[in-house]
Amino acid sequence: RPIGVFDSGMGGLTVLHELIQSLPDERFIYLGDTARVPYGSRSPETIRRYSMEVASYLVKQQIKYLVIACNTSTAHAEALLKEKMPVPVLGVIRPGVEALLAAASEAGATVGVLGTRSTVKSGAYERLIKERRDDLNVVSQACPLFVPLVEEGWTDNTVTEEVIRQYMDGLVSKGMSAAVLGCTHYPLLKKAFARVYPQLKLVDSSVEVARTVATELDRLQLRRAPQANGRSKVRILLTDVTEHVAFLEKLFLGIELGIEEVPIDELK
Ligand code: DGN
Repeated sequence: RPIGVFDSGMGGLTVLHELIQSLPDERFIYLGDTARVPYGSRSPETIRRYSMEVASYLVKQQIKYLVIACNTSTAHAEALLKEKMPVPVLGVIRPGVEALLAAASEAGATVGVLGTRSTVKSGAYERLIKERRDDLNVVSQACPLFVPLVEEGWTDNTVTEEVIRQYMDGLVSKGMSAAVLGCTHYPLLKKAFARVYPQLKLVDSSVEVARTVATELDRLQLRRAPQANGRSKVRILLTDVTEHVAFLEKLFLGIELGIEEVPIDELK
């Protein structure tokens, strides 16, 4: 049975990319709700309803494990999906926090949380960080302009660097030494960040998510036996296929695989 992975759109392909690298024998089915993206500016109730619909569709495809590859959906719907879905569920926030804590080992450090408006407003990252380490000082910043910049392919230019400065200068002047990239799109800005703030440690939760899924599959004895050709089989489903999706697939996943469309009515 495959591992189900979902996101509000195509940014979750950064998580799928890491999963494919770490678990080459597994099968994956990815569902991006491109007809209703972005979730990041919607209300918590709507995000929960959309997430339930997408997760239920994947469960009908006989998945054995579900990864919520979207920070916004994890922030608002992880607890609900864990309760309602008949398969184990992992959101991206907890693994991201683990990696952030490892990067900010010194006591009293100031750590940052960067995400969509909705993720930051939920306080999900702060709560978990504080639960684990109450000596850390947490600062958060919603960075809504990063998503359209990345989707335009402007990952590496001076306009993007200036936007990074506008969002980050305040946090860096408060002494932030490490930050979690709490949105699927932000790992693509790592190079631009490094040019503006060479000392800042950035945590990419997708790497940590892949590591956690591997450990969990072993613990639950759900790992697929090694395959002769050692290559994972991947299906990518989207609720709306436009001309731009091939560009985004290349950008986030690094390769172009076939894309299938699922009419949104099939999710309801
Ligand atoms: N995938 C979303 C997230 O990680 O928060 C970002 C895209 C969006 O909904 N704006």
